[in-house]
Amino acid sequence: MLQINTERLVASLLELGTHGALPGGGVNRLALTDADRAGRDWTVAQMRALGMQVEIDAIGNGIATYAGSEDLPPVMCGSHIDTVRTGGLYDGNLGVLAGLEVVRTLKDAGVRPRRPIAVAFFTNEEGSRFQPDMLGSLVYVGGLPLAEALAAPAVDGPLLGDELARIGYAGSAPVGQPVVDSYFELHIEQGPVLDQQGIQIGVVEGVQGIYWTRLVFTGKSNHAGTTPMALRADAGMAAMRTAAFAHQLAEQTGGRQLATVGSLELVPNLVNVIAAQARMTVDLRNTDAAALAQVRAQLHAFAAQCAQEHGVQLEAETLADFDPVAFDPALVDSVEQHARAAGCSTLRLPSGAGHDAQMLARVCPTAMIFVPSIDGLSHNVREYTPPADIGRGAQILLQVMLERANR
Ligand code: HGY
Ligand code: MN
Ligand code: MN
Ligand code: MN
Repeated sequence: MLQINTERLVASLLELGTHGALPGGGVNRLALTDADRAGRDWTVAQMRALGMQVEIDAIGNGIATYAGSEDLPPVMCGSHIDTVRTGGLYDGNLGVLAGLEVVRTLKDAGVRPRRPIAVAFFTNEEGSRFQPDMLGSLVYVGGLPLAEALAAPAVDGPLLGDELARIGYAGSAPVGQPVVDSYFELHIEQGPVLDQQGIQIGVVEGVQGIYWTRLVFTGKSNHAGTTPMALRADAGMAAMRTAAFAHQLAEQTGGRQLATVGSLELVPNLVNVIAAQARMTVDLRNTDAAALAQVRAQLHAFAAQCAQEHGVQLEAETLADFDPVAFDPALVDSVEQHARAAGCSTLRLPSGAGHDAQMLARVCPTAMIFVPSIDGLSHNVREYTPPADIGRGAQILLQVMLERANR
């Protein structure tokens, strides 16, 4: 049985991590920034050094292909190399670099599978700078028109299409109708389940539903010391009461309901000025689509009522809206069988985080492999997965892809 080279893979993760490295550890490679360009350039150079044919498509996705003995639709793996602002070495990067390690292992052994092997990095998976998240893979599968994606504004201003051109990744390869046999994504769990239970391989059955909304409350700034409570149009209070409601709603709903207010900006954000405006985001998730829909409706109803009580305007914008996704049962079984045959402990679970795999699942049989995140940490500079776990995950990726590519 071919064996991947764990040391080589870990070394490549550390090397990619030097692009956008944060002082003291961690990585900041927000999508389409100069740091992301550096990470992309490095990754494309690795792909080319492996003799892979590299295509950059119209939304900046990078797709590298290692030819098979027959010209058939490829077995693809991949993920993303953009990170959040306080990112780690492994989120996304592992899926792309493990794919390159699979190709290195095949090449070193002179193995040419029947089907080509493709390795992809997708643009703006994180959704931190541009929304929605998984934007590049969503366009790749035809789930979002290219023109709409290129017009997406960054939270810091520029349009996505302009940033793609600025960093030299406005490719020409078409998007929207991919021809892919199957897709596998190796990813860190980014949660505490595997680490807490001492499980080595997560057999991912699907991804939970994700809903993001931006709420902008607009009131009237006024003096904190002279304005009676009844005469205020306090945007800040309306926003913060809504944030508290979101938290309470998740607790009341229970099950796997999650609610996160990750960003909340007050204007003018001064101690003695009633906020004229409050801009906040709410991230709601649940494996249960009906419960998620109900929570979403309750949140918006409360926000509207709150705006009225405070005499402020409310604008709501949907930033992401993805139903729960189930992966291909036969491929999920294959991940589980190979992991168990390799002597790994396994657990079936849904993914809490969004992934490019949930978009590829719209067009081809898809499965994911999880490896543990120590202390469940991710989107945090202290994100960590030990080399032994990285090696196990990459070895399973090699085996399930090779089996699929030769069938
Ligand atoms: O938000 C997510 O789940 C993903 O990391 N973009
Ligand atoms: Mn990720
Ligand atoms: Mn992430
Ligand atoms: Mn993700």
